[in-house]
Amino acid sequence: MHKRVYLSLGSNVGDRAANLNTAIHHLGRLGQVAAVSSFYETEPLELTTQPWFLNCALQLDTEKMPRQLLNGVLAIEQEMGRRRRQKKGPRNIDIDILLFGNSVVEAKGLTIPHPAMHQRRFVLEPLAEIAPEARHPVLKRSIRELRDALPAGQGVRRAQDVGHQTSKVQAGEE
Ligand code: PH2
Ligand code: MG
Ligand code: MG
Repeated sequence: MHKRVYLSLGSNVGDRAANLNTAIHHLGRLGQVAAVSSFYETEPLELTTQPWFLNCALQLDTEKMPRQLLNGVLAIEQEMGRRRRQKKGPRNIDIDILLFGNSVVEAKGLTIPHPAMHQRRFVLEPLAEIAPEARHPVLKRSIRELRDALPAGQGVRRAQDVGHQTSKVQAGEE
C-alpha cells in the first residue's frame, strides 16, 4: 500500500525555478508525483540575511518507508550539487519531508511531521494550495487551520511567471 507524502522544496541560489523543476523530475524516481503547488516567492526566515527563496509543496505517493525516502531525497540533493556550508543558509535545493501519511517518526536525523512546518508560511501557503484538508497528526489541525493561525508577516507571494511545467500545461499556457 502506498503512502501519501507531502514534501517542501526550496531554492535561493542559481536558477531557482529550474532547480525546483529538476528536483520534481528526480522525485519521480521515488514514487508518483501526484500534485505540485504553484511556486512562491518567500522571504528568508531564521537566517534572514540571504536572498529570497522560491518554494513549493508537492504530493508524492510512494511505496518507500520513511528512512528510504529520506535517503532518496538526500541523494537527489547531492546529485544536484548541494553543499552544506551553513546551517539554514543559502542553497540551490532543499527537499524536506513534511508529512508521511499519518505517521509520527522520531529518529536520528528524521522527524516527521517536520518540526517547524506549522510555523512557516513558506511551507503552509503552498501546502494549503494542494492539501488544505490534510491533517497534522500531532497537532490535530488541518493545513488550512494551521495556515490561518499564522501571525501576520513572513512575506509569501505566488510567483506569476514561473512554475512547474505540468501546472502550466493545465493552465493552458503552453
Ligand atoms: N529554509 C530554511 C530557512 N529559511 N526561508 C524560506 N523563505 N524558505 C526556505 O525554504 C527556508 C527559509 C531552512 O531549510
Ligand atoms: Mg529545510
Ligand atoms: Mg532540508
